[in-house]
Amino acid sequence: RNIEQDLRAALQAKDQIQVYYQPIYSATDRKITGVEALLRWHHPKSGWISPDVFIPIAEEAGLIEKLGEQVLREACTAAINWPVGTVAVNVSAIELRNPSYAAGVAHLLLSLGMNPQKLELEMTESALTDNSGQCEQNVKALRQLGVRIALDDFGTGFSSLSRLQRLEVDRIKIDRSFIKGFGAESGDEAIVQAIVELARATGLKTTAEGVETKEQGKRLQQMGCDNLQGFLLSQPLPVSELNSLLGEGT
Ligand code: G
Ligand code: G
Ligand code: MN
Ligand code: NA
Repeated sequence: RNIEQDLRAALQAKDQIQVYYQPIYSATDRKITGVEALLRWHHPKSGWISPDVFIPIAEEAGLIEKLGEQVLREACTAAINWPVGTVAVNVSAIELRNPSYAAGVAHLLLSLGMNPQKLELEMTESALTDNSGQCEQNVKALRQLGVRIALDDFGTGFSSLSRLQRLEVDRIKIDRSFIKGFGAESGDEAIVQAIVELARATGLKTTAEGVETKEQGKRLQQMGCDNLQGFLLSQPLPVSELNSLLGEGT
């Protein structure tokens, strides 16, 4: 009845909550360069519940660290044998505020024998904006390990350019709201072009999110965006479907 109680039960039951994987492609040759792990909850009565709904509930209920640990472990375990560059996992601000977060990631990677450079952690600008400085310390420690850091939903927050330079990240994920505006008189193409050029100038990689049309893909490639993610190329897939896609040779 209560969604929080149902979430607790789902975390125990395990099979209700699954990790899907969305392939991420090189903008130029359209080969798969990595995947992003995305949670999916199939509620026994209500059907599919979006992570936009249940992640905030998990955060408030104190369940996000357990959930995040499960996703990270499952995604890394699966990715060890995949012929892809990186597996990206979303990290909540609450996880990042835990002083032992980076140490936990290090321990997991070591126990799995996984190359830290194969893991990319996605976090939003707001997650990195905590006053304690704890998030930035975790990021620093993670990067020293070799883990890659991506700034998710870029452009929707309030980061100044000087702050972007100070933040130690490897990649910017351009929010899909900007890609959506391509072709209209919105200025979105100019904004994305500016983001790509800024990223280039500061040595960051770029991924465009929510690429849904061929035209968007072509424009992004022309702009010099490094990677593309979106329904044009692939939906998020259950692990079995991703395995067959990767098996086909990409
Ligand atoms: O997959 P979808 O577009 O429905 O995801 C919606 C939101 O949920 C996105 O912002 C995404 O980053 C977030 N999300 C998906 N999986 C995870 C996860 O494992 N951990 C966290 N913290 N957020 C997730
Ligand atoms: O915030 P984050 O970037 O982690 O969110 C990823 C979300 O975007 C996932 O929920 C995923 O299902 C969704 N998504 C992926 N590709 C597309 C797309 O082409 N269009 C739209 N509208 N959503 C997408
Ligand atoms: Mn993401
Ligand atoms: Na995003």
